Amino acid sequence: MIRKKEALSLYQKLVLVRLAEETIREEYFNDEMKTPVHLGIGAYAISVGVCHCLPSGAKTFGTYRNHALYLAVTGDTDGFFAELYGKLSGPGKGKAGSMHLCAPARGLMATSAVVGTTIPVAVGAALANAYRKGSDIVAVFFGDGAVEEGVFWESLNFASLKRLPVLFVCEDNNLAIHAHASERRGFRSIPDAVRAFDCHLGIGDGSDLLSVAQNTRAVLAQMTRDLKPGFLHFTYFRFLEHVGPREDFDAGYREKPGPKEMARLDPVRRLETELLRRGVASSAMEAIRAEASAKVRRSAEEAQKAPFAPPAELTTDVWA
Ligand SMILES: Cc1ncc(C[n+]2csc(CCOP(=O)(O)OP(=O)(O)O)c2C)c(N)n1
Ligand SMILES: [Mg+2]
Repeated sequence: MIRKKEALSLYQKLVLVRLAEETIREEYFNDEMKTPVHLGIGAYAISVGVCHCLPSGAKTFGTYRNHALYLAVTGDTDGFFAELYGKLSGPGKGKAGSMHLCAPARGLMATSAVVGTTIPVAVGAALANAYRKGSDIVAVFFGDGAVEEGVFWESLNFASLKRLPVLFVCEDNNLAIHAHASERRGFRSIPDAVRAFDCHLGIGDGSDLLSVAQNTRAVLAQMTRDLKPGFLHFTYFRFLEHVGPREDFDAGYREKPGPKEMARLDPVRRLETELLRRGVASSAMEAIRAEASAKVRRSAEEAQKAPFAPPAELTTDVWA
């Protein structure tokens, strides 16, 4: 059971991500952010909930839909906006952009635009931990589309065979760009397929932050008792287009759910409803939102004014 105080701290983290992404939506067409943005409205509860439960020292890896992961790990809105505006003070000196945010000093080792690519790297990091007889774990976040990559199965197989301390986190929106799972998969469901592997499986509703955290804790505890990989499968609804700041319910590949269903699928509204039910005053939530909003605004404004990298930076940090 997650108590009120902890639930409020989770709300704080969730709202920070939402407000950061709402700011991107407001600013994007000013065309100063020269980076594609894969927004995660609908998905935040997964990164926020899982990262909240990870032990310190954990390493994380992710995908291009990584804003919530970066902010959940670091809380660093200054670096976040600096990177999105392509500025020197960003974690990738403005060269990484939205899709390759990372913060190695905080354990967020890599995120990538190439579907599935960070999965084997995360398993390699877990193998290194096991080799050094360390107790740190590695968590890797990926979409349901990555499960159709061969490397996903090789990584899950190897991690299960070697009992590696790695937590696979599948963020399942049932979509790869515009393609539904039923058009892509020759197997019945991701949890059914994963059950065939020797790992601890947790399944849940990724729109419900408190249950994401509870599920994560349960699987982490199983991994501690009986060392094997963990696999968390969370479903969620992608509110916006695959890439970019708009809704795309007019694109013809899916229907917009009704208002009641939209409220259920929105992790922020869902948590607000739960907090109200538990007797949290709406003014307390309002205060959290106001503080997060001021932080996000300040970071975005500073990033707009910040300098770009000098031309000499073009050839640094480049490996290929
Ligand atoms: C190896 C590779 N193949 C194809 C693509 C093109 N691509 C970009 S996003 C995407 C869909 C991935 O869907 P999913 O993993 O479910 O992530 P989501 O966008 O739903 O978060 C594809 C196929 C790519 N980036 N990398
Ligand atoms: Mg998907």
